[in-house]
Amino acid sequence: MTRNEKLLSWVKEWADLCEPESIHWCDGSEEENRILLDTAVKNGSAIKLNSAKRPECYYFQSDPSDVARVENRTFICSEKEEDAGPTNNWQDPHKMKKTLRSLYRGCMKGRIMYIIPFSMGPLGFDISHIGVEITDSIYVVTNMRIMTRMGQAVLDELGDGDFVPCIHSVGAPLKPGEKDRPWPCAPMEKKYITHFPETNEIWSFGSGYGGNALLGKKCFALRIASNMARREGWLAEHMLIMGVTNPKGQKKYFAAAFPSACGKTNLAMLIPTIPGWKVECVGDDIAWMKFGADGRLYAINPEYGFFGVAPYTSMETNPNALLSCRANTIFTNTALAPDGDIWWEGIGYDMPDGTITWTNEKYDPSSGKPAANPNARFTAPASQCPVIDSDWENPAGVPISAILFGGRRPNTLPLVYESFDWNHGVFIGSIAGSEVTAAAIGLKAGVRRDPFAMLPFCGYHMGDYFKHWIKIGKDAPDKTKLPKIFNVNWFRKDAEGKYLWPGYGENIRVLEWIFDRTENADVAKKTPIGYLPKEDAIDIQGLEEIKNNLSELIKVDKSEWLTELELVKTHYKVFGNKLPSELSQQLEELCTRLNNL
Ligand code: TSX
Ligand code: MN
Repeated sequence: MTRNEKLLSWVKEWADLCEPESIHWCDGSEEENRILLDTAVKNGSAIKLNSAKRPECYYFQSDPSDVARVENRTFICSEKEEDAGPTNNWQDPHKMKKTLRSLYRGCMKGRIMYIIPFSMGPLGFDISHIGVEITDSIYVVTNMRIMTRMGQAVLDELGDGDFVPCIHSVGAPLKPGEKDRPWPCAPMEKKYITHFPETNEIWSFGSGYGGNALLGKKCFALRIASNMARREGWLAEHMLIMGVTNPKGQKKYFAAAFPSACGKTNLAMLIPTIPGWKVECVGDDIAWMKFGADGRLYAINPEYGFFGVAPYTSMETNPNALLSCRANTIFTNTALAPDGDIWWEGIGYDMPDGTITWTNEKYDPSSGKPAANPNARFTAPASQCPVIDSDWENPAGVPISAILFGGRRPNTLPLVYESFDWNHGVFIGSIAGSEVTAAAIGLKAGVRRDPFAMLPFCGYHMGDYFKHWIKIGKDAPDKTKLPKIFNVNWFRKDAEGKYLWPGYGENIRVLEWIFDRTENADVAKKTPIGYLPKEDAIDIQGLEEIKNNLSELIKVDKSEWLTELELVKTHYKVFGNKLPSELSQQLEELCTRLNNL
């Protein structure tokens, strides 16, 4: 319970508007969790999985119309349109609130309103932030309990302090006696994921899925927190955090940002193939970073669990992720095996006979459709990761030695390169992106830019965001202690379209080079695009089959890069006069260096 006046009156205001049948304040206890999940099973929303195979695990199927984040229904509602920038949907905050209030009116009829107090970051520390989410979805409560520190302890910590109010409804009121659907939600045109960055508020309506509904994650820890971070001089980033230990026992931490479908979770818990090296996981999605008293940049993972893509997670690709979801995990939109276990494409073994698809039909191989939705998820406690870092809950964070950017680039970008300095590193982050197929991009196949992997998650103008990164470097307490910045590309292909680099656990060979560069080891050569590995500087012992690929993997092709520069110019035009002069200067200097090659 709480005596927080702001919280009590805020809950009353929303209860009056939404008209729920009752209000439940979540204490976060195990008993409460069990009762909620039992209720979900009884009303047909969830299935309890086979306890012998998956103890305390539950399976949900979403509505087929509600399977992913909806970027075209996601809004940044700043007072001025310019502050949201060209890469966000904007609407006037007062207008948006008016529209939404009419949708929220009576929207929880026949449902229970749950109040979820949650902390992003370890409870009770300066760097952490408290939010309270109001929701009418049991799925949201039980997922938030895995993804955040949640419950009465948060209210105790909050006292009469301030919190980020997050309001969520699936937008499907029940008439008296009406039978509920397994996954209630509103039609697409009534879905709204809205952010009010100037008042730190989140209003979400109509979707029950992932980032649309678990408001601590993308909405709070990235879109709202990126605004807080800009105002307060820190960084809220879409980055994994990993600890890397070399055979001498020296340990360093790296943060890394990649667009979707590049294997961020796989990298965060990678199992090195070179003996003596160790990788440990601090987080797989979000990093909040601030300078410490010693002048180094420190990162925390504000989350408490993993909300990972299930398909193609296997004992081959990511054993640590699979082991993280051996118990106490919620599975959404995977397939369901007849023995009460889950199954998905790429899980590493054949589909058992009698498997049920995510749309609750018997699997039909002739349909040509996968049994699991490609965006099927596991929600697993981070504490269950076999390689969770011993400092993953350290409120002081972990010191970051290197920041990695990357993407899927079949050509042009080498396996790895290092920036000349901070501003050049910001340039590299600003031009990050993945090559996608023609269908995905609308016109022709090409590079879809996703600067800092933040395009869908930056809660303000991306040009101002670049400026903020430049300023962080300029204002650093000790510039010699700034992390070094790198770009990696595991996805380079040869002329036949074959991958040149084996990836996965073998990526430790690249991490080794990065590790050594953070100690200024003499293993790099200067090129027009940055520092690249010297010949033989990437250890490929035991990987003789790709020996002949190395020169292709670490080359700089002048004509490819001149093409790239033209694409970057087009990409930069979007930001208009908000593009920092430091970045247009980086582009010019790169052009000059290439032309002198
Ligand atoms: O996650 C990936 N990583 C990072 C791992 C720590 N993936 C999967 C991306 C989709 C989520 C990769 N895919 C990686 C990678 O490093 N590399 C590739 C491309 C690739 C795929 C298959 C092979 C090689 C490279 N197979 C063979 O070499 C046999
Ligand atoms: Mn993410």
